Amino acid sequence: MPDTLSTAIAELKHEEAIAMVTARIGRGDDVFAILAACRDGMTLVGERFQRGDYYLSELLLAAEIFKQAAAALEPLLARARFPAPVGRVVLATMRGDIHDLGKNIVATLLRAHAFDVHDLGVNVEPATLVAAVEEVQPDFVGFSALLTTAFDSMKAAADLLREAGWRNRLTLLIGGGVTTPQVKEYVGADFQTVDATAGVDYCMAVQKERQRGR
Ligand code: B12
Repeated sequence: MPDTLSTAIAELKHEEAIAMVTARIGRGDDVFAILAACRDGMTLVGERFQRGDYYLSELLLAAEIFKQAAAALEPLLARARFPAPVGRVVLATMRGDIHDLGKNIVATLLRAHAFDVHDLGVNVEPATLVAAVEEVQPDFVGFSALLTTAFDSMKAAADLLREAGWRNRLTLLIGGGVTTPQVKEYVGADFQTVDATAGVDYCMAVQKERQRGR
């Protein structure tokens, strides 16, 4: 059910949406609930784009509103720090996809939970990802995807990781609006989610388990 904040984002009411975020922060609303409302707004924008009611310029404006909202929420997200097992994470949006709003949120949340995050950015070539893994030696690799066309580059990267002997030494997560359990199977990942906090919880649980086994 869209609330007023998600509706304001969907209707591209920039100032109104940011004022609502600020007011909700001021009232002490749960930061994750505010974030969820912003994401719902983006989903509505996507639906309008798909129906042909919105064009690329509207997507761009929505992205700008979301970025500003996320910037206002970031200090609160970063403060929600728990005593946590520390691990290294490499994050990327793979070749063919330039969406990064969700990835950036996951990065913020992981950092808030004391993970060392290496964010490779967007449109990342599978070979570049593998080179970064060789260098960073992460416990986790996370792919973020908003385009179905990125599934092949995620799978290519996962295959390269397996060929290089990395696959059983790290945990592979995928996330982003278009991912599903079927995509997880196709890519050969260990975990899939469309919820950044579920991804962070999963990393913490896996890392705790690893440290118990050491
Ligand atoms: C904003 C947006 C854009 C912006 C992106 C700005 C940016 N810096 O990211 C701009 C305008 C640039 C854009 C461009 C395009 N877009 Co666009 N875009 C969107 C929109 C409206 C919102 C996406 C978004 O940011 N959502 C908010 C974030 C926070 O949600 P999220 O990514 O799902 O992330 C959450 C979780 O999934 C999770 N998560 C995300 N990643 C990860 C990773 C890990 C490891 C974990 C654990 C968790 C996790 O954490 C987040 C918080 O919980 C969607 C609509 C929609 N329904 O999603 C379309 C959408 C994704 N775009 C679409 C399209 C088609 C395009 C274009 C091809 C349009 C065009 N004709 O040029 C181009 C793509 C160019 C390219 N090569 O990538 C389609 C994709 C269709 C498909 N099935 O492939 C969508 C679905 C719109 C639609 N309904 O048609 N877009």
